[in-house]
Amino acid sequence: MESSFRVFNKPKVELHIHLDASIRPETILYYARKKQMDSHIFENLETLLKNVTCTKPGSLTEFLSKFHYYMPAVVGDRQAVKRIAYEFVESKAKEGVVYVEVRYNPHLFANCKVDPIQWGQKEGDLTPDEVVELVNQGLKEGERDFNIKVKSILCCLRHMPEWSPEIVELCKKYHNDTVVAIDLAGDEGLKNETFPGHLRAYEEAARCGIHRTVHAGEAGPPSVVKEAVELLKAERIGHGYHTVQDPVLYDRLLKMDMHFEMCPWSSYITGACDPDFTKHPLIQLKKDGANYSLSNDGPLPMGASLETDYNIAKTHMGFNEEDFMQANINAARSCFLPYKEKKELLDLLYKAYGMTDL
Ligand code: FR3
Ligand code: ZN
Repeated sequence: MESSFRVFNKPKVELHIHLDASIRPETILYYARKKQMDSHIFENLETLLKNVTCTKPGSLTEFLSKFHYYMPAVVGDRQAVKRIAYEFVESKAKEGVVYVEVRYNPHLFANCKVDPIQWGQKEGDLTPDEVVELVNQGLKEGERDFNIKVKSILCCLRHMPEWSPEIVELCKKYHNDTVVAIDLAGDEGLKNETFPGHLRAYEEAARCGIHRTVHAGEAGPPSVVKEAVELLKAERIGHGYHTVQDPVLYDRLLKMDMHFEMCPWSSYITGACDPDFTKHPLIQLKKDGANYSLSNDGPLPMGASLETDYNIAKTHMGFNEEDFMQANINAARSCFLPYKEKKELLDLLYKAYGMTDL
């Protein structure tokens, strides 16, 4: 497929992107109108984008307020959930992504069997289980129509340990029916009484061969990364920027070949890192030959696409074509596909990158 990507117009692999942060604004408007929501923000694309997109570093509260604006338009609507997943795949294919692992928390799209019901919704009849089924349908139809490979990751949320037992059960029920892993997202600053619920879910995931990634060291300190690796048995770290502040831990993770899912633009918008990209920890990871990849995290609230992340890496972090190829090979070798499919993906990249003679 012809890709619109300019900075690195070769096949790409993306491991860290949230479905609920990748909804097309047109789709939000469509369902807001269908639900007859009369907020002024749904008047047109311009007012919607002005309200749901961050333009400069802000607080977590501000970031979450974006979800509060647009999620009510789509929650509980079966057609919307499936369409969001399908359109996500189409968008990724257009960017030249050949394999993507997309993550989300199913409870955030449900309005039944979810306590408390999110985004101020009334009770309906869409359960988290059916959300996963609908996302799977949308992803699989997208895979077929747009010639790209897609898997999914189900997110636990740090402030909702009560949901984590069901998340891991859904991972088991839909294992390899697009779902390949469990994730933990949300506020890393939360006190530890929420932790045991997530720990049990991760132990069950490990026991059942469900892969594990954890958002850690994004806004939080290196100790959260340590906990993710040692207790949650994380195989990959989401963001992990602050790992470098603990040289002993960082060195250990380098030696373990731990994978870091890096999202440069996101780290700017969330204020996780210094706004000066030339001071970004990704530069040190590249210098140290760490196992990292490049992802977007969520184009809607972040107000930028994967191409922005690649542009930042090129313009401010000294990335050349070879560095981009290496980042994508890292992503492929650290992805959660079964061995044979991983090998096929790696072969596809080697071929596209002209590395077949090596
Ligand atoms: C997280 N989400 C979507 N995008 C992100 C991101 O960090 N880019 C979802 C999961 O897919 C969770 C959103 C969310 C809901 C409730 C509380 C939260 C929260 C607290 C995200 C912190 C962060
Ligand atoms: Zn994330």
